[in-house]
Amino acid sequence: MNKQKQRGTWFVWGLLALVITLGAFLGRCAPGAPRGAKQRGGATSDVAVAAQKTYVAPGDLDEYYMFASGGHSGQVYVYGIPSMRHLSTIPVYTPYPATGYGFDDDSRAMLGSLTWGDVHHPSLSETNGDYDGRWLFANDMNGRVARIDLRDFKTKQIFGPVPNVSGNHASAFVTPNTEYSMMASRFSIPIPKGSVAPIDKYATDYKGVVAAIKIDPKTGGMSLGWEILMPPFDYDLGDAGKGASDGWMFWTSYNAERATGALEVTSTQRDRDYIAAIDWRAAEKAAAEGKGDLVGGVKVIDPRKVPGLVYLMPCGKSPHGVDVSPDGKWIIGSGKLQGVTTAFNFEKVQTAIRNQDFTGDEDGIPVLKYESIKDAEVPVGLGPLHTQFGPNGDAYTSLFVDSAIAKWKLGTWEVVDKVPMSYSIGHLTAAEGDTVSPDGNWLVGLNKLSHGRHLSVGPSQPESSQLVDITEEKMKLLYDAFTEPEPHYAQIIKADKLHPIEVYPKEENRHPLAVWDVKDAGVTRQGNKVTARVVAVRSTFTPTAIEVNQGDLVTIAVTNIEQTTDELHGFALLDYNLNIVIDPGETKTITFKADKKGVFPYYCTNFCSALHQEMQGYLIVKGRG
Ligand code: RUQ
Ligand code: CUA
Repeated sequence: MNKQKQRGTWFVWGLLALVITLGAFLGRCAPGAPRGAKQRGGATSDVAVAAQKTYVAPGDLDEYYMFASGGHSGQVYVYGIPSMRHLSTIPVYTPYPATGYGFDDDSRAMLGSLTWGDVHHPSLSETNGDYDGRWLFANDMNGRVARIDLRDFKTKQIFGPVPNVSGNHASAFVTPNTEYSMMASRFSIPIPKGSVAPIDKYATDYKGVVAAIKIDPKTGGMSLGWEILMPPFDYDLGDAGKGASDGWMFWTSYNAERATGALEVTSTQRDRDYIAAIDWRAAEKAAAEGKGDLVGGVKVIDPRKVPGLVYLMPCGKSPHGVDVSPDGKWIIGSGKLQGVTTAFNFEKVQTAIRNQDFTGDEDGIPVLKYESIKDAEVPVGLGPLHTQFGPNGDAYTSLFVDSAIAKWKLGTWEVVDKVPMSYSIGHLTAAEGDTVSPDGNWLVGLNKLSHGRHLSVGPSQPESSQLVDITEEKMKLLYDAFTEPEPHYAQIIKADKLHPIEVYPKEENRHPLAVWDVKDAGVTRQGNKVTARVVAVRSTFTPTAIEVNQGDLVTIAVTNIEQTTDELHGFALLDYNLNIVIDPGETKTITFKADKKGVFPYYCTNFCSALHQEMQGYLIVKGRG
């Protein structure tokens, strides 16, 4: 399955022999074994096979990248599959001193006044419904979407907070040709944002909003497309239609009761909530024709005034995920307390719309008849949350309550296998498992709990991600890995689709303060504005001293003139809370008021050479008079 596997075969067989012997040994002495040496392979298949399948020999590379949400850490984590090794942390919504993110002028401006974010759903850019390896979009609950460029794995834009959207959970799902990144309100509020209405007016005066963020096909740049006014439900997750359902967008919502207070009780009174089906091409057209009212500075389309854009599909109560099958024919969604998941047939949805097969409306939005649009209720097990796909009509649904993954078949609707997860699985992700052509091969369960599966680290425990082999009819649990909070969604992309650069080419550096020759480095002054152009190269900063006056506004621009892979330099300025890292070929600036008098060392933070420790200098802030 994996080319690299052929190499290092010797090593693998040696390791296997060791694992088998160890396995037998532990099997025998498990009852009396110390706490740390628990019996291996509790719920796993044969340990030797598992070890061989997940083993990536020294120097070998993984087959896939996994981009995982870091939840309220505000970051995105990158793992290799199948090794499950953590390769990189991409800072997005939170400062990250390890790369200086949030300290230099540009990234600090991008973060604005918010220094945290809550990332749930990474969304790889697509061409014709397949990952194209260009960008990764990631939502933030604070009404924002970020774009990470996969050419250098760096956050390039944070768009928002978007007006009127409150609690951007159902995001950052892209449409099949990355026309839009979609977002929706989890918490309905009175709009425009900033207006106030009493909570007992919730049912009428609070509103949900869905928003389409337009993406520039060349640059990936985001701008506001249009918004649609929705009833005050809680919009939870979304997925774009593709193939047969291309041009449509689907969003689950809970709290059709329009209740307030303890939603656990008040919002679970009715048997059904809804999946909202939105004809986004029609909405795009309506917006282009100027339909909609200006609310909070944006054009918001009211479906009451522009009919034919939005329909509601009744769904089991309190649904969570909604997932469109690779061919776009089916929309999978269910109540999260149910034992079944429903496969809605998109063609039947269209027929029901044509025949006006409605059972009522919500704020003027037609409600389709459940029986007319469903194909099957698949008995997957308790607590179905999310579904991913494999080739040949395979579907995999995570079961939170059962703490398991169910495998079933699109079309015949039989449940063919189940594998337990440890513990309480939320999302799951299969290799390219939400595209038009899923790979199969690997599946990762993103669990909410990990207790007892790792060396104890005190009360603040990691979450667990479990690798499952899905190459055969029966799923096999292979490996446990542990992650930072909070493992929401992740996506797995074939490694050869990405071609990241490791050095910024000199000729691409157009930074106005870049200097490539130590002769051009130095300090200039205009009034009380001081600019220091600094060159960083192994193992010296030029200049090694920067003199300013107390109260000056100082900009230090550091250019790392290396053109060699992995030759990063840091620039940390003690006592001024400044710390940046400059990649090879990059220029970064820090701007600050030199309000503290004294002598402040700066030094390189990244171990760059044998004389790295010598890479240092002084900022001298002279007192006035
Ligand atoms: S969520 S466990 Cu925030 Cu996507 Cu489903
Ligand atoms: Cu440059 Cu250490």
